[in-house]
This record gives sequence, C-alpha cells and structure tokens, in this order.
Amino acid sequence: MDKVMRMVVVGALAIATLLQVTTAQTVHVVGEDTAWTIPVSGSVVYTTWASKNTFKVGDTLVFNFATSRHDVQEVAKASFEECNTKNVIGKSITTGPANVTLESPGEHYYICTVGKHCLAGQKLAITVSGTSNAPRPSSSSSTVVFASFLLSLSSIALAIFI
Ligand SMILES: *[C@@H]1O[C@H](CO)[C@@H](O)[C@H](O)[C@H]1NC(C)=O
Ligand SMILES: [Cu+2]
Repeated sequence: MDKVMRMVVVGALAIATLLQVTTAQTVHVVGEDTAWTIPVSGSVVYTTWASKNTFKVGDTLVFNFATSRHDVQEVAKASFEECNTKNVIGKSITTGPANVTLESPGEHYYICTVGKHCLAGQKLAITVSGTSNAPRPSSSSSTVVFASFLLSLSSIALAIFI
C-alpha cells in the first residue's frame, strides 16, 4: 500500500474506533442531588430528570437510597400509573445504593413500594433506545481514557500489519 492509502486506512480506523467508544455505556444517577427518595415537589423531579437524559441499552441507573428506607421495583405501566405492585417485573431491590443495568429497549417503569412513597412521587419512567443509535458524546472521563487506549492499540496494530 502506498503512503496515502495507509493514511486513509489509519484515519478511517481511528474514526471508527472513536465512534464505537462514544456509544459506550453511560452511568445515570437517578434524580441527581434529589437521589431516590420522596421528592418534595412530587414526581415532576424524576420526569424532568428523565427528559434530560438519553438512555441506551447497556447504560446503568444508579438509585441512591439508604437500605430499608426505600426500594426499587420495576413494574408495568399500569402499576406505575396506579402505584401498585400487581404487575411487577423482576424482584424489588432493597439494598441501596443500587445499580440497575438497562438490558432491553423500550419503556421502563420504576417505583418505590415502601409506604405511600410512589403516590407521593417516588416513581421513574424512562425510554431506553436500542444499541443501533447514533453516537453521542460521553461525559465519562474513563471513556476518554479508554478511547485513547484503543486508538494507540489500533495504531500499533497498523504499524505491524501494513
Ligand atoms: C454502581 O455504579 C457506580 C458508578 O459506575 C460505581 O461507582 C459503584 O461501585 C457501583 N456499585 C455497585 C454496588 O455495583
Ligand atoms: Cu421510598
């Protein structure tokens, strides 16, 4: 291969690597400073928070709460709206803080089943998109480190094989 061709290949590989890395998983801290609790102004806190985030399969939700004060239960939409546990999905998570990995695309609903917490607004609805989404910038610094690592690795590989 001539020099120009090599540069094209290296460039294409570097871009492909970067695109792949920027689609890496994101960690979302539910409610940020509000954490996972009974929100003072009701469920709007979680609605607003969810609207500011883009959720993707493979991402992680971090529910910050103290064990035995709250829990996390995924439910079907009907149970989310009525704050009941008639249609639960999986087991409730009773140990906090808890990490939940988003394993499937679509709508996901989480409530706290302690007392009347859900009725008071401790409920979260999110929409998770599939893995084939367009890449987006990641805020995680470890992702950036990982990106440069992969880039160096691909450069070394190219230096050897071309
Ligand atoms: C949950 O995720 C956060 C952020 O990635 C991490 O720091 C923490 O160790 C995780 N906790 C558990 C219990 O896995
Ligand atoms: Cu609660």
